[in-house]
Amino acid sequence: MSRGFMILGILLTTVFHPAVSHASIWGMPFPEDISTNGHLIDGVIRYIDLVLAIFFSIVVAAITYFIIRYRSRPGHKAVYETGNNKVYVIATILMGALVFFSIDAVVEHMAFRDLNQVFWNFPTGANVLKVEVMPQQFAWNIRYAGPDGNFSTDDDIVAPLSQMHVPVDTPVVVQMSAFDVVHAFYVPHLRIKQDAVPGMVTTFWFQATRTGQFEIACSALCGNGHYKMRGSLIIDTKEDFQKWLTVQTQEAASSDDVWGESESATGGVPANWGWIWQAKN
Ligand SMILES: [Cu+2]
Repeated sequence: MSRGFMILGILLTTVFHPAVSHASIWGMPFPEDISTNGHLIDGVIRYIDLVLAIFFSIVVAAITYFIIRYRSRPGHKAVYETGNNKVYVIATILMGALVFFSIDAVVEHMAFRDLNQVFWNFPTGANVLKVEVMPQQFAWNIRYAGPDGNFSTDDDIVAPLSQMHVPVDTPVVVQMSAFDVVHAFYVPHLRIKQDAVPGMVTTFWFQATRTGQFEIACSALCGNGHYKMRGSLIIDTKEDFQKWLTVQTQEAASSDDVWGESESATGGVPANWGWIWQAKN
């Protein structure tokens, strides 16, 4: 009978855990990774899942064993155990150290390695696309430098509200500052999440590996309309992106304040928002 419980406990823990440790949480798969760097984030998550699954299985198996081994039964008398002799103290310290070094220390090492080598290592060069983003309640303003390559000049290109176009297989560096309150730019498919803060420029970069349309979500609770603060990330082929940019340039040049500098359309964000690109390093 007790062996039956043991086997059941072990089965439950072993059947339960592969679901946690393979690229999914409780059977819900991660969104498709469409970036060159997303696998690094997934690697950290998978490592945490795997180690926790192993430790959790051990704890559940141990509890199951002790419950059965020391159950109440005729001829078996309980003893009072204070648990403060040397063996218990050493065992507790060892277990704490095991958890600390196998989870905290490793995750810290992985995270800083990836940040230094990749996420904080901003690409430079002529092929890099620079984009400025100014989120507001409850939309995304997206700005490109235009033909002169400089921001905060007359030929800047402002995309239609909440539409971000980028070319595939191209490094994209984004600088971001919030218009009103704290927002956060979140594209699960890119494994990118970055806060946008009023009065401060925050930066991130990514490179998309395939074309398509993906959701930009605001991941900082920013007001009543937070839930509907969605944007579209449209990843075009390089040719399609250039075509789109050309169309935007022509529209920007020919628009000449048809709608009153679009103040009403963007809810208070002036048409000439933007800042001089801030050099990194
Ligand atoms: Cu928001």
